[in-house]
Amino acid sequence: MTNIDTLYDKVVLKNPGEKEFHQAVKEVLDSLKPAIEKHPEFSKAKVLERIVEPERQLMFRVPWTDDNGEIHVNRGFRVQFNSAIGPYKGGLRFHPSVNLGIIKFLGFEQVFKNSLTGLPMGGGKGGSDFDPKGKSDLEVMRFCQSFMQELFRHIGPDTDVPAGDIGVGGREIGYLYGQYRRIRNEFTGVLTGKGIEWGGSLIRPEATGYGCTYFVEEMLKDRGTDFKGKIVTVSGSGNVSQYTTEKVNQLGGKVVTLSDSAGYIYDPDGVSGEKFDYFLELKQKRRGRIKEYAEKYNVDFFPNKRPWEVKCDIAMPSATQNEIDAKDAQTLVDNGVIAVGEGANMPSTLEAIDIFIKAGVSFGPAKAANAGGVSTSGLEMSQNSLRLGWTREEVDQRLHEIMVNIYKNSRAAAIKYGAPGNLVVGSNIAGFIKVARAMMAQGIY
Ligand code: NDP
Ligand code: 2IT
Repeated sequence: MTNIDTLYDKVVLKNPGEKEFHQAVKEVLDSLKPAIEKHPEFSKAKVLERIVEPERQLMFRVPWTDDNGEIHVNRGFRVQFNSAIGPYKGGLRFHPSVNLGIIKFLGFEQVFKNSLTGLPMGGGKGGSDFDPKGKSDLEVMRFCQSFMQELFRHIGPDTDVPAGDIGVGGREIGYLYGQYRRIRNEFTGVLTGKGIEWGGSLIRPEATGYGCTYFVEEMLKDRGTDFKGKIVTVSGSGNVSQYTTEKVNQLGGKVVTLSDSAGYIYDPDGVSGEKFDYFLELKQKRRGRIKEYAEKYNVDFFPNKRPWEVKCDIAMPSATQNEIDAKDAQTLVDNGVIAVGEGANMPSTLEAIDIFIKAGVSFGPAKAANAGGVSTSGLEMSQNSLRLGWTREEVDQRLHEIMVNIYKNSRAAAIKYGAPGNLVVGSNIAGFIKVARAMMAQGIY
């Protein structure tokens, strides 16, 4: 039988310095133990040994010129992790912290997440250490064009379909798509998150935040409660945080914090109504900083701090990886948190997850809770293939159904494999089994 601990040690040795990748692999491997015991055929076929090795890893030079004509060189990445159940699918992240280990952790997570959605999508991820912050639209455009000048040869609507992630939103997808179309002379569904006039899907911008909120709603239902009157702390102030806030408001909860890398705002009356509209305008149109919200509405801003010290019923981390450590988790538990829904990818450290699970908090792990974004990307791909566009209500209903199914399947797998209530175990096993079976059916490669 595959020895999980030995395999993990090998992954660490073979991928030196890639600490986020090691962390993501450890979480998955540890929770797969009961599935490996029950299915000796997976060990025999060395499925785990194969699944931790990306099918392909691409790194490339991305030169571009700024508005003063100065030349800059960034590094581009695309890790095509697993295509056993569909074309590689996953976002692109533009952030100065991006390196191979971060893209590999995200690509690895995406394999299981995409499997959980029930849609035919393999896993991949890409990006660059380019920082869009403070750049002009034309600088971002020139960067995106240069990035696509290399990426185009590795992707395609049936091969690999990138989308957004941190630092990549509608503007960047537009520039990337324009360049792909120009090079290939093809109008196809090669990227998702496109504008609604040129092949995008309604609800895709909202999908990750809405989906995460639907997932938390299911966890709350199982506790016999709902969002009404609940105090919710949200971190981040980007795409996921914005639409998490909107949906929580719609369901009767109160979002009292938002953040960015400079600190967090605390609005005890809730980010709703006119204040929510201002927040969207600030972030989506003016690309401003969240501190401006505190200045405008005369609420507190806590520089260089994270919102987890604020007493809440529900926490929805929606900024970045490892933004909740063991100390933060303990503070949340001591303050009576009942549910955590991970909008970001891997926002809780392994120690933090342990604290939540042991304390009986309903914990919605990222690959299940934030799968609404990629699910709706899958729905965008379907609409592109059909050359049709569905209504807002139709897409939202499908998204809702997918999130309920992910919840139910993860909960059922947790029970079946002896860890009732543990959605980390449940979602990892449910996501894994489908990919493992597909890999075995398709032979050894
Ligand atoms: P955005 O770029 O729209 O927003 C990112 C937000 O997180 C910003 O407020 C940013 O602050 C903050 N942030 C980013 N990096 C850091 C950091 N190192 N420390 C502190 N704050 C940080 O990205 P998204 O909202 O799209 O993504 C947020 C998270 O959700 C990511 O983990 C992403 O992988 C995940 N996700 C996104 C999906 C999507 O569809 N977009 C789908 C599933 C998951 P600042 O402006 O200061 O950098
Ligand atoms: O982490 C994620 O699931 C995303 N950034 C969305 C990926 C996608 O292909 O829509």
